[in-house]
Amino acid sequence: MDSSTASVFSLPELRDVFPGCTSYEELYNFSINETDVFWGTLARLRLRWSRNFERVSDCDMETGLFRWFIGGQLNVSVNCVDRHKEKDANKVALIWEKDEPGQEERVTYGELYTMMNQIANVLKSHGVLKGDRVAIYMPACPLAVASMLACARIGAVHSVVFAGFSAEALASRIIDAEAKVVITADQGVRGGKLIELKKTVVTAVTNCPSVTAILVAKRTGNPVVSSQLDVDLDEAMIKESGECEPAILDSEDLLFMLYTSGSTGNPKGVAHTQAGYLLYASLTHELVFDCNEGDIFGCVADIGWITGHSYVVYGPLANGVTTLLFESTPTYPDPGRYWETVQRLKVNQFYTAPTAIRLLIKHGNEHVEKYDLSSLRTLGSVGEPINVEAWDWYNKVVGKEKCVVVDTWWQTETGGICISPRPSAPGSEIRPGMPMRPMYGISPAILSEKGEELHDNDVTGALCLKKPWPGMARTIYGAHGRFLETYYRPFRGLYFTGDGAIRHSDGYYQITGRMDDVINVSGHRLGTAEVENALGQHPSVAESAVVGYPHDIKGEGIYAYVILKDGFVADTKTESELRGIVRQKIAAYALPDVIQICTGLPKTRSGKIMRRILRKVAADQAEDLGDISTLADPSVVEDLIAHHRTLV
Ligand code: 6R9
Repeated sequence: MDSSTASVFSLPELRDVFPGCTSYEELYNFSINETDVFWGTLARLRLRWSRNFERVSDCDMETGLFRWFIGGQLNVSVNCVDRHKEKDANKVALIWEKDEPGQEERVTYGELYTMMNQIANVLKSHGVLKGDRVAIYMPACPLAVASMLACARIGAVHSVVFAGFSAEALASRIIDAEAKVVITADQGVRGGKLIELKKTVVTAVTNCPSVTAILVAKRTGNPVVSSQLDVDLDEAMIKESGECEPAILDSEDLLFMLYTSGSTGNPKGVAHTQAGYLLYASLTHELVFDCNEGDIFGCVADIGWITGHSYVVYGPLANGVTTLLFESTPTYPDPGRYWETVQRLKVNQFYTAPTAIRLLIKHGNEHVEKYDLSSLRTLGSVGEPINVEAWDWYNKVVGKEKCVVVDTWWQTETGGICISPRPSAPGSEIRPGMPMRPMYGISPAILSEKGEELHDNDVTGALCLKKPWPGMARTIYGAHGRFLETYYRPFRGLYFTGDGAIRHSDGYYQITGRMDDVINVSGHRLGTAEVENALGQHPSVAESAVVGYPHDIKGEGIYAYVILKDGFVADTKTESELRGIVRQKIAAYALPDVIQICTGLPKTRSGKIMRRILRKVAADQAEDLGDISTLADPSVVEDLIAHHRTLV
């Protein structure tokens, strides 16, 4: 059965699909009250099924068991590639915007089909079976996308690891997933610099007995370290057929896992399944960004994060549009890079993070104003709260006040955008600096500290989602108990996001930031415990505590308080070694901005670190410490303040 001809439709057409609903509000209410009719109808219309589903959903927010489109069978790669190739094999699927401007390469749906199938056959020839895990350690490039789809083709589960992670961080993710194969490139190229991808993989896999092959794509062709597990991916692909029968998968088979930081030291493999994830990514992609047939969609996130999964790869390809793969940085070769790219490629929707916007503001408007940005219709922001100044600049200087600006709130765990100004009736109000309105099917709730839902407007508290939606994560790979503890136990029967939010008097939502020990550095999630664990592995460190503090470009900076063991001295060498160990254990983005060597940490009598105090000192707000009488030794605080270091 194939109803995929109706796969792409715009907002007015949704009213034809749900004829009783004539306004956004009515459709939203319908999606909440008639959840199964809403999602079932869309799943039938938007996806190509091999076997129709029998039941739309079976979800339990108490026990954390979620199933969508039960009994249905499909293949995600067929939905993202085959059906568009059948319509027009010459349509451009990917534009690879390589590090050097003006060297873009285009890949049609027909070419992507062949690449994906060849890689799928290579994977099969290395014994990868349905359900096996494959780690992908590559920057944004066509082979990375084709590798993700190749996994989907044969029912393998991909785990894309951000290509900036260290060998140790990569190894821990490979080990946790027990990945059979790693796909990488010889080197990466970013901002004119080479990144030693292959070398990192070879170091990582020495500790990963599950890995039986490393597939290496050629990016630079420079000689790199080799290992006995190496397979030249380009050569292996040529030998394989460009046809690979798609595996028929159940809706709830795993599609991918993606590691993200939580409040404990070990990143967790958030797991998403086939049909629900794809439907949610594709619907939100179309409706939030108003992205339609013929558009060129430009999300500049790396594929190593969820934004890259949902809005570089799966959403746009499910919708059959052209998607940008951006290999470079916002400032290479100069701070006009994004806008030169938009002009040259005629990008219609542009999606980035507030940290990049703030960085570009500092470089001045002239880098934007010299380009013709008239192709742009929608400007998106994601990853962290967007401050009003950054929002205004994006709207005025980039969008010339003619674009719809969407601040989109969502998470690795939600699979796709959950709160954003669109969809809503065309022309309806958009306020700077907040994501405002829930997506269809999403019902936010604000909970008090006591765990009570605050029903009024003008309230602040913990942001929860009350109803299941198809794109929600199903588990943490290998740790369902942790999944339940983290998301479904803090407020029973609800999904707890970890974020705080305000519901304003008019009902609009604004996100205030994380409520747990996760900090948001340039839109990247980082557990403070991860940094503490890394610091703790330096021989000089007795104890450390890491907090975030306001940083005008990164959103949050990383402030590390470190107590040294007796006999070690606080000098610049120790400091640089401490930074080195964080780079070695995690990644460059996790490097502390400030390291304050101290003699004690503020602890309660039961030994719990009062992070609230550390945050205040780091933020230079020591005058406002609140009650410190429960501290075991209040004099510690004076020492911290006296030695507080402000960043230049
Ligand atoms: C998509 C993504 C999720 C965390 C989330 C929140 C923060 C994301 C935001 C936002 C305010 C927005 N966040 N979008 N905060 N406004 N528009 O970023 O996923 O990497 O899992 O991070 O990012 O704190 O909980 P992920």
